[in-house]
Amino acid sequence: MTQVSHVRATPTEIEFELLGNLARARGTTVESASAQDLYQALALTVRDHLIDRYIRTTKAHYEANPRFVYYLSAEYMLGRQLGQNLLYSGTADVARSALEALGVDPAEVAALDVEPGLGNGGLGRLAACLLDALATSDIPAVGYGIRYDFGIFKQEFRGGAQAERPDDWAYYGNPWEFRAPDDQQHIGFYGSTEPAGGNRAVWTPGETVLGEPSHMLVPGYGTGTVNIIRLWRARSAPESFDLSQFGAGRYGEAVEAMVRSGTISAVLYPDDSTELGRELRLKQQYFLVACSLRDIIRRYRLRNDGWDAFADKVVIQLNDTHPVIAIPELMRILVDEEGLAWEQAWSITRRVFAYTCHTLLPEALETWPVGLLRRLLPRHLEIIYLINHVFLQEVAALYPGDADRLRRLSIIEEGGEQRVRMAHLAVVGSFAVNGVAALHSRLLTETTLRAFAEMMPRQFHNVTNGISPRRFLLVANPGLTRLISARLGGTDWLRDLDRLAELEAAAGDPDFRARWRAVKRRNRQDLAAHALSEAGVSLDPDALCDVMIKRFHEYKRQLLRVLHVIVLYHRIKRGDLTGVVRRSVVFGGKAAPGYHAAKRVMLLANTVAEVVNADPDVAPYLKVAFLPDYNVTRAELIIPAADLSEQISLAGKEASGTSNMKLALNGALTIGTLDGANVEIRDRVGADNFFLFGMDATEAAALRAGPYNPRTYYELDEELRAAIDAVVGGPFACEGADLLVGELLTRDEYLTLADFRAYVDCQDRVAEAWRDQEEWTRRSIRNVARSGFFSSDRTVQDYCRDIWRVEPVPPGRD
Ligand code: B1H
Repeated sequence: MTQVSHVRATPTEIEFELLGNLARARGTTVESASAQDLYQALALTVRDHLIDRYIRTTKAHYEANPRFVYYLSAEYMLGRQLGQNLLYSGTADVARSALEALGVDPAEVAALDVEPGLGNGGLGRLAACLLDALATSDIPAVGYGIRYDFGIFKQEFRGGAQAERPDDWAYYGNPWEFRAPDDQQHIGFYGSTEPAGGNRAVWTPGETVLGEPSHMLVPGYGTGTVNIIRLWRARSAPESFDLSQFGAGRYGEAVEAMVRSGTISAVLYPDDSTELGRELRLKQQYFLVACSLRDIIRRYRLRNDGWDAFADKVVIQLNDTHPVIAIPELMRILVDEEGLAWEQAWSITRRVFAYTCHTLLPEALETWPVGLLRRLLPRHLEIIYLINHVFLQEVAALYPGDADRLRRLSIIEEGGEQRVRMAHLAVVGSFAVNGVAALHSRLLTETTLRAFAEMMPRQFHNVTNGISPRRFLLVANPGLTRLISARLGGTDWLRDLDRLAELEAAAGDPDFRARWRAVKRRNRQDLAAHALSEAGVSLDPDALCDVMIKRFHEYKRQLLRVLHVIVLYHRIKRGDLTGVVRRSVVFGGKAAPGYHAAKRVMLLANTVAEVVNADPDVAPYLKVAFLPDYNVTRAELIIPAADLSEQISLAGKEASGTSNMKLALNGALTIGTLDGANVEIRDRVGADNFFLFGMDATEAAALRAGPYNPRTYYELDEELRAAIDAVVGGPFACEGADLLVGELLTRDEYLTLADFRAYVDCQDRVAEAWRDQEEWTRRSIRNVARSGFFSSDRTVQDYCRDIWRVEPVPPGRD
């Protein structure tokens, strides 16, 4: 380690600050510091460099008293903070030099930065990309969420099957967050209500929990704005510790209520397959919403009085149905606590909320049993009934005698046990509803929410998702970012992604193409190193890097990908090299712990990987790497290396997809169906630069509606038959394979067999195209040049213009 005397001789500002933080925050010196000490001190130093901007942002917001966007989401996949904050604060280079001067390996320190995995997948990462874009666009905004003690589980493979380990992400402390116990909130659950005249009631909760917030900084890129995300953690109220029980030696009983309170924010989406699990999940949702609404009102009151301006100063975006209980909660606050008339409260509420729907799958549309709500949130159930009553009167007036329509629109689902349809509550209580890609928004109005769209067509919007070019290019792919910046002259394009169009001409420049290929190859080398250490697979850095990264779900059809790998395996084994080029097939993704069908596909993918990778005849052409524990950090490694992006869901099922955008922006060509945002990607990059196959949503729905016999495809297609046979009794046999194949041949819910031939033939076209590297590179560059639309900055602009009607408040630069 370098002598401290040397450090004193050349104290750069950062070195000085770092040593100061090491001393004051960690109580140590550079000679005795652990790597963790150094990491924490570095993180604090970098955070300090964003704080002035945050203070200035807060001041500017206070002065302007603007309309704020409040984003409510049960999930955020923020990704690692250190790399991002170094780049956004402009301290990356000095920090590196400072560490090196201190004799510290920057990579070793950076490796200790932990990703807060406070989400499941695309929906959570979208929330993070939108916050990034909001700050970058100088929009006054706060994200609200839950500070789960345990984030998304860590995935391991045991014998090829997924095993889940808890993710104690903040064990060493999270240096990026500021605790604010003084802003804590008291949240009630259970208990009873009593009428208090008119529509008012008094709710006496049976249990109270404290919500303690902490915030993390959300810096904009290339601007002075630093917004925040506020995350709530559940704590027990002091009175829930039972001293008398403790005194009597009954320690377990003494802390029982305390422990129960804490479980509310203990885990991201606990298993909801049991009654208890479901209750906890609804508790989480209400906890998030109740804490956040109180905080929003507190903030509003800093600069405003009364309720007249509330709906002008506040817009609350509901990220899917998880926070929708906010609608009756605001009504409860306004009517019961603030004494507003029902109509006035409803008018405010309906001007405050907007709802984003992220799915078309009926099983993903949340409903809560009325009995559970009555017990947990008795007053909210009464309010929901009243909202529904008034709403159905409107419906009856508009459509006299149409009982079927009343049933379809009702917030309450009848038949058996009554349930509350959260999506219906969301639409009724919001001024705007949006889907997340053009096709999805259209299908929403034609299917899932059709009756609502007929009744209130102007309330429905489309806002196509986007991704942060900072996270997925600047942070993840420095090589490509440098190359693009050199061509475009500086890094301004990272705030104005349409400027990527200027790369169009570069596709015709052989020198540029060679450098483009060199960057991709470098990235494949980095990925290969990771695949070797994490999955024990050695990948050829010159092979086509063929990537499928997303949650495991049957509709996404990872199984189709696996069947094609088996086809390639069979062809190579028999010496038929049709459609064969050197390929690295990369998988990443987790399955919900209780989703057995998805886990069967995962086990099959790992089994195929094992057999393929061990076969010396096949190894020169084909490798399969299932990289464990896919998360944002792994995405940052895989995406820059990818050449081919697998977006092969059954058309009409994937609301949008966002890995499709991340991969296209990193120069991968897409093989995909006309589903979700694939449609818009293809429209923009051009049909020549996109490998399209399979049924569209209309054809798929028609095939589903009629008699469908998947076995016919098996019988008529020899390659398909060989692939499936190899799974049942052949080399790829594994546990559950019989179930999997049984389902495939009899039901095939997601029409995998119907799209099989089109997919395999399309993959042959991919291989053919890959053989011409110059042409492939041209297409890769064009994909990037034409994908500027998929920046989350554009998504935020769309929300601002069509839904939020908010204006930027620039705080001025450093
Ligand atoms: C999306 C979810 C989701 N849609 C329930 N819905 C969850 C629903 O744990 N839960 O209860 C978790 C997640 N996630 C995804 O959102 C869509 O499937 C993608 O197509 C879309 O790109 C993404 C962002 O809009």
